[in-house]
Amino acid sequence: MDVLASRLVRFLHTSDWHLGRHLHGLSLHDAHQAFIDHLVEVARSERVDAVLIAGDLYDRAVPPPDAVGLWDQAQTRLVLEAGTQVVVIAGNHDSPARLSVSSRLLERAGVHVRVGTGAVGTPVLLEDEDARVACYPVPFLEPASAVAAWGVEDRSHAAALRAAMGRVRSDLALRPGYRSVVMAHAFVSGGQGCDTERDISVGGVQHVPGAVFEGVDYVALGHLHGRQRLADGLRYSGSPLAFSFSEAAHVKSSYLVDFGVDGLRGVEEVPAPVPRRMARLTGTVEELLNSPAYSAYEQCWVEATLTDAVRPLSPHERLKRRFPHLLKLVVPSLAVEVGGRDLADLDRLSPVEVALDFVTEVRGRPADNDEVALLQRTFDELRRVEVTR
Ligand SMILES: [Mn+2]
Repeated sequence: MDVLASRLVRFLHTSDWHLGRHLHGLSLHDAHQAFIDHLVEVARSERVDAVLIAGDLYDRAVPPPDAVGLWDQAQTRLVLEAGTQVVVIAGNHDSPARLSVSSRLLERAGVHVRVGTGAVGTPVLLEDEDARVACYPVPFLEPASAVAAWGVEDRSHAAALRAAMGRVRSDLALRPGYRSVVMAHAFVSGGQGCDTERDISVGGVQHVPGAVFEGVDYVALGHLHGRQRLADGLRYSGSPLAFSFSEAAHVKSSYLVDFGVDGLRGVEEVPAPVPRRMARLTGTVEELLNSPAYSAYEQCWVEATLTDAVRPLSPHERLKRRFPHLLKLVVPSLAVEVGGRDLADLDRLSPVEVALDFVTEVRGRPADNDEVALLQRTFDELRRVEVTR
């Protein structure tokens, strides 16, 4: 670290940890743990002044105990081992009341947890010899709460954020010589979503124009899970882990953000540890089981989409032998229709007809006369047993 670098204010921008989340039934606890180990090490070795977490710390309003334990550990180690401050805002998945437990006490330790409208416009100040930065955390706000707290006329996310930014600007105007950072959890127009972000739309209005942040030196955004740069000083760090196969192609990372006396100096990507690569494979069961083309994916988290014309026998068990980390099996032919019939017809079919459709579906040809008779006898027998019981 040279002399120049010691005169910077340095942030690490991350978001959307979703502690407590599962990936197709698999706990991501170990993957989250590895990310936290990595984050503490980066914060320490890069002499980060503050780690900014732009919302969705937890996956659910009521996080499971091991997720609470991970956050307890992360904030403690960031302060005590890495010597950094921590600023976290509530996202749309977080419970403001639960996230902000003991927040006034934590503030003294350098952990700034911001929820609700109350503290909007009050910055966390970071200073070095030359650089002075005012960091304004703007938590996710339901439009209704902005209406109630600030008398905002328009019940939308854009109006709530405009009102919040009005408070930020009023405070910043009183701090000459300060550079500005804003943290927000929102869907900014131009951003690319994927299928793991919970919709935050209210009455169809969910996008917020980037212009609402005009004049801010760096906006640390959360909500979208793919890392993206909307402008040099307007970025989504994205989530540190992939939460579905739709994110298989994402590069997960955090941003190291440097400020000097003259403003934003640079933004550098810091790749996050990859717990296991993800692969989306498509083919027949035989191809997937035998083709050498798939050797490279045997230790990946796998989503397999079958193209067999007829549903093969026990595909899950067989594929697991080659791909022990198979997490998702898609069998398109069975996904939408039952025997070529609309699912809405099911109510009108007799049990025997439903069973015959099933036979056709899994075997690719209809039952013969003997089989039809056997099924009919079986159902008659079952009904007789039911009636006499
Ligand atoms: Mn999220």
